[in-house]
Amino acid sequence: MTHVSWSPPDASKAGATLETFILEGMFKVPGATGTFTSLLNQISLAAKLITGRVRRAGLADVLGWTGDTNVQGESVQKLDIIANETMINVLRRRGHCMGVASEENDEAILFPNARGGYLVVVAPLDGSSNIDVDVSIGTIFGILRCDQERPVSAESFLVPGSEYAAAGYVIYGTSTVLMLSTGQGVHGFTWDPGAGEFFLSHENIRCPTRGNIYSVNEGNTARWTPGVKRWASWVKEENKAEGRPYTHRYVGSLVADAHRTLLKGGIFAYPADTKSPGGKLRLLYEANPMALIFEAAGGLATTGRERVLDVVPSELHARVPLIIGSKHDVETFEQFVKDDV
Ligand code: AHM
Repeated sequence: MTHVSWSPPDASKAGATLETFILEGMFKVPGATGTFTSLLNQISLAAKLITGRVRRAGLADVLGWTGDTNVQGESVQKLDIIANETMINVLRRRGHCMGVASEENDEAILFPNARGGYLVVVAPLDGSSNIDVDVSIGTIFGILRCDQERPVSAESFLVPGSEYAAAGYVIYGTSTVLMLSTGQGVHGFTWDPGAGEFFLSHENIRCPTRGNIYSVNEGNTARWTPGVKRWASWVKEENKAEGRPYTHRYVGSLVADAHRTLLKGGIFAYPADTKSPGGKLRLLYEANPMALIFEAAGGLATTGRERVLDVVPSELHARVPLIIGSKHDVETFEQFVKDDV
């Protein structure tokens, strides 16, 4: 007879919903007004609404292209639009969020009557090319503080990621998981469709110091700089003592590739190349939130030349090379590319 080792779940976690967790965090901050807590709750509400649509997508005639292209020149999927409108409409309520910079909108969306002192940057539906084939997609967001007494403009969003108050992402994968950091620590919450709540499932995540998985679009090899090419050959070399070759995994949804890298360690890289000399991924709402999460979990995030969180954005939709992962693996990448021009 097989002996099954099972113990009942930790009862102290009962009731640890995302909302409770956020509220408990607020009680620890003397003088907290509840605005930030309420804003985080609105974001989690948007995540609940979007996950509902994603889970029913094939049934509700929302798969496929709209026929339009977005500000990035990419074809827009119907779910892109639904996720974007959901996020904006939810953030518009309560008056805490004074403006949103979204991947799907050319200009920042400003809420002139709001006085909450916060801005949100968001990629409402990351990994669009995977929607129709039922592969994991996600939502990425960051929260910035702003002066509640002064009018908000597009320039208000152009601050380095090190100034973000919080960041997170939602992965619509085998489960829907919301990962959140307010700077200290990273926590994950898994969606329970029966209860209609996110429950704490990954407490204080630490990204392993090194891993054995590398994640990069190998189809771009011919476009890479010499340093990136040398690194990609190095990870594939046989060297048992150094744990090589690494295993290759690439989903093509940043949330999915980053989530795996955060939990299992290793490296995700979307470096600059001849097609995208400034990098492909967007600084404000893709790179910065991921960089904040990885650093808060003990990992690193670099452009290859500098810390992602130190980059000052030139515009709302600025792009940047993004390399995130285990500390050791990201430092090794930096060594390979340091002489690239
Ligand atoms: P999207 O904004 O169209 O969803 O593009 C962003 C995605 C990321 O999720 C992913 O990491 C990357 O683009 C994949 O790009 P590629 O297909 O060039 O490998």
